[in-house]
Amino acid sequence: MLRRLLRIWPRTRSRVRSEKEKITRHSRPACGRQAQGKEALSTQRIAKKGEEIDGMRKKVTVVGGGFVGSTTAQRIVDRELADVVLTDILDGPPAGKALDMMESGPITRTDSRATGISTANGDYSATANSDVVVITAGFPRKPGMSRDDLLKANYDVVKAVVEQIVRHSPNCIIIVVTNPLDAMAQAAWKVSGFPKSRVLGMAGVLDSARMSAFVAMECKVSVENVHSFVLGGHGDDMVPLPRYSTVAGIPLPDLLKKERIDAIVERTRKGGAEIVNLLKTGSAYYAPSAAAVEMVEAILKDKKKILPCAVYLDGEYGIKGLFVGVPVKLGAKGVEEIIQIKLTAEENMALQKSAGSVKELVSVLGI
Ligand code: 2OP
Repeated sequence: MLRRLLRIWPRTRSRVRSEKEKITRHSRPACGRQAQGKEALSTQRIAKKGEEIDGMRKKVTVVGGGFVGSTTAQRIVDRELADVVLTDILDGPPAGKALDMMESGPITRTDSRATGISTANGDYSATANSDVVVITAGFPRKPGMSRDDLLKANYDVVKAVVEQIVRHSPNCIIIVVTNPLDAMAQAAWKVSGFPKSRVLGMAGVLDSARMSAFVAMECKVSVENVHSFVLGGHGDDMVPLPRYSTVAGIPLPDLLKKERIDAIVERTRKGGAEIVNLLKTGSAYYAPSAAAVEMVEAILKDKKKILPCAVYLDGEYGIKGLFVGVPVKLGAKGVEEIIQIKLTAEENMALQKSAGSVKELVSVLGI
């Protein structure tokens, strides 16, 4: 039976593939050569060569194989959202992590493929025709270091990466996770030459998730009952909005005393530093990767999901020419709408102050 199956499989598979190719949005490297006898079944080749990604599944490249990048890749693979190419400048670790993910597939029941490549030689061809590219590459924050200290070093990294991504995936949507987040998103947009709908930064989802976690702890309720809203830049002056944050639809100011809300707001603002200080080396990665993947999913599934993301503002909220976190509708086209909510004078002042901090960084970079 098995022998018979192996005999007819190459023929059947190539017929199915040619049908798929007719309706696949992007052309991907073909895998016909592998459809030969034993070689066709070698998962090791698949993981090593980065040439097997094919067919109907979406493709996501995750740039940077550190904790944030590899956890992002793992979440995408585990949820079978797309095939993933994980890149790093190191040679070996991205391939090893990708193969490890592939080997967990039979247990987690995912057919998403993971490929890991080193881009030390500048070769990004394995990332070609990605639907979404998540950029996590960059230097991490160390204890006592602000996100802004990372500015120049990470700008060089993001610039080099984006130049390659644009060459190989001219139609992709770029999600920037590298810090300082808003300035790096602006850098990626500028370097890419992409329309503003196809470049965005991650952090509003992360900051809102942190706030929701703290609210759920405080109120002793399920996180599923909590919805939080954090706008502004991903810095210490981010703007958590208690008025728009709810527990089972009830706004926070109707539920908690002001000092409890203030404590939650403060802890949210310092959420990244709290983890950095506890970890001693490196920064958070579970929540950042979960946040990035929520955005990837909204795009790949065209969910039209409203999420706070760093996007280019062109006059919205009175801010012009700057990436700042605001609620947007995320779908297959990327940022499909910027949602403008009413802010009090105080909330607006906080948003303008936060935007001012982003502007300072952007000015230092001269972009
Ligand atoms: C964080 O807030 C590292 O910015 C990241 O955890």
